[in-house]
This record gives sequence, structure tokens and C-alpha cells, in this order.
Amino acid sequence: MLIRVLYHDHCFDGAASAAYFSRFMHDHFHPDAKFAYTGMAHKASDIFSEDLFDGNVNAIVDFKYCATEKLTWWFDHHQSAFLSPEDEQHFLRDTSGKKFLDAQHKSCAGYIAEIARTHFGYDPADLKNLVYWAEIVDSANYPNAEFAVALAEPALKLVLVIEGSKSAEIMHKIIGWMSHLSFDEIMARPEIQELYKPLYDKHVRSIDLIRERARVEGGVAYFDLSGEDIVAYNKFIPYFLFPEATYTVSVSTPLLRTKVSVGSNPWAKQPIQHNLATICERYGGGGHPRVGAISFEPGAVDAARETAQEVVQELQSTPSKAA
Ligand SMILES: [Mn+2]
Repeated sequence: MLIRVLYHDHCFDGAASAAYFSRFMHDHFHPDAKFAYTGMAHKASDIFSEDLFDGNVNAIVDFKYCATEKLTWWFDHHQSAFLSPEDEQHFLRDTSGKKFLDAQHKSCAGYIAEIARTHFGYDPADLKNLVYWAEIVDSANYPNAEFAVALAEPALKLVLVIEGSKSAEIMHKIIGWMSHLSFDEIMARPEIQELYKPLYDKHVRSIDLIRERARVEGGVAYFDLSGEDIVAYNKFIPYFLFPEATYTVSVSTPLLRTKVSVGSNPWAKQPIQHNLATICERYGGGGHPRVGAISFEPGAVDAARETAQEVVQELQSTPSKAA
């Protein structure tokens, strides 16, 4: 008996969802099942192929729907949960009682926990802390920027490892541990410590780099990390360093692309008036109202810098019409 779980890769809530779902299956339905995991990433096409669904039971958690008869369970909380209107129709026709979507939920792990409790009477006390942190992390519901940057909480240390590790093998171990160990116990594992230390050093170095390079003008913090070996920086660092900044615009060169990131301060003293998704879409990018990004080809740093400057100027001005 094999249970295949497809989950949102390199995402704390994705891993927490896979962990919660696995415990639910093991404790409530299939005590003898073996579990196998597949991390899923967003891309333009060919997200799903039929051979991904090789289990006796197949599940997708915290990720898009797949219109295949091989799919047994589905849980998601994203607004854009369907690849096509046909997929949505397929979901709406489903009568299994095992496919669930609610875009109002802060985290998918929390949503799975709620369905397991209300529909199946499953409610393990030892997983409450996992859900508690999935809700905080997936909705960026931190009390302040320092809390989000200091990584004092073991759960936030684990976020750094999950978002920064490149190995599928360790991700699947982490999911197994999240289903029955505390965050302290997981962080104490030698394999995790080995991964965490260099990622934490990079985190600290990125704080120094951003402090050095950023200039804040008209409520916008701008910095350029191109050429630096920093794939992803913690997006709360600018607001930790510059609490007066309402927006952040940065240029960076993660693997295989050049990127302009545009963000807004969750603790801003001024109202967020610009829709960042709308601005990024104008340059071929996208995102959410409060955070967006624009991708360029690798090496297109000059073009990215030029665009970044235009975005900075726009954010420094009052929006001309409601976006
Ligand atoms: Mn999620």
C-alpha cells in the first residue's frame, strides 16, 4: 500500500501540509501504508504528468488541482487553484468527498486539520503547534520585522532550511519528522544543523549587504544584489533595517534569471496605495497586490536596473488612479 503525496515544494506550509496529511492517513485510514513524496513547483506548462500518480492512494496538498481519475485526495487554499476552467469543472463534478478548496484559509495545513476534525473526527493534540506555525508563516503574520528576521523561533529556523535546501531527500525526511517531532527536535538533528549553519551565515551576510547597499528615498528602499551569491533573501530584512520604508525594490541574480523584486512593508506607517501586481504585470511580471516580481533573462542586469528605477519612481509618487 503506497500513498503518494504531491506537495508545494520548498514551502513551509507545503511541507506542513504533507506532514499533517500523512499522519491523518496513517492514524485514521491506512496504518500500514508507506508514504512517498513529490515536491511540486509552479511553472508555465506540463506541471502534471500521469506517471506522478503511482500510489494506491494519490494526494495533492497546497498545490494546484489535477483533473485525473488517479487523484484521491486534494487540499488547497490558493486563489488560482486550477490550470484551466475544464479542471475547475472536473473538481466541481467530483463526488468523492475527498477534494477540498477554500481560498479563505491562511494555511493549507490548517485547512487539512479543520477538515480532518470536522469531517472525520481526527484531531491529534501533538500537531497543534505545526498548524499554529503554518498559519503564521504562510500569512506572514509576524508581530514585527525583527521577529521575522531574527529567526529565534525554531519554526522560523526550519523555514530557512526548507526554503534554502536544494535536496529532495532531506525535504522528504523533514516532512516525516514534522509529522511527529517538535521543531526543536527537528532542528537538533545533525543533518539539519549541517544545512542550517551555512544558510544562516548567508542570511546574516544578506542583512549586512542590504544595510550597506540600500538607499531609502520617498518611502522606497532600493538595493542591488546582482552578482552576489544570494538566491533568496528574507523579504522582511529591508523593513527591519528601514522601518520607515513603505516599499522595497531590489535587483538580484538568482539561478538562471535576473529578478526585480517589489514588496511592501507589512508594518508600514503609511497606507499601501499601489497595487504591486498591477505594476509588475506592466513589465511582464506578476504577483499579489502587496508583493510582486519581474523576471529578466540571465545577464540582463542593465535592463533590470532600468526597470527597477522606473518602479521606484512610480512608488515614490501617489498613484494616479486606484489600481
Ligand atoms: Mn500554502
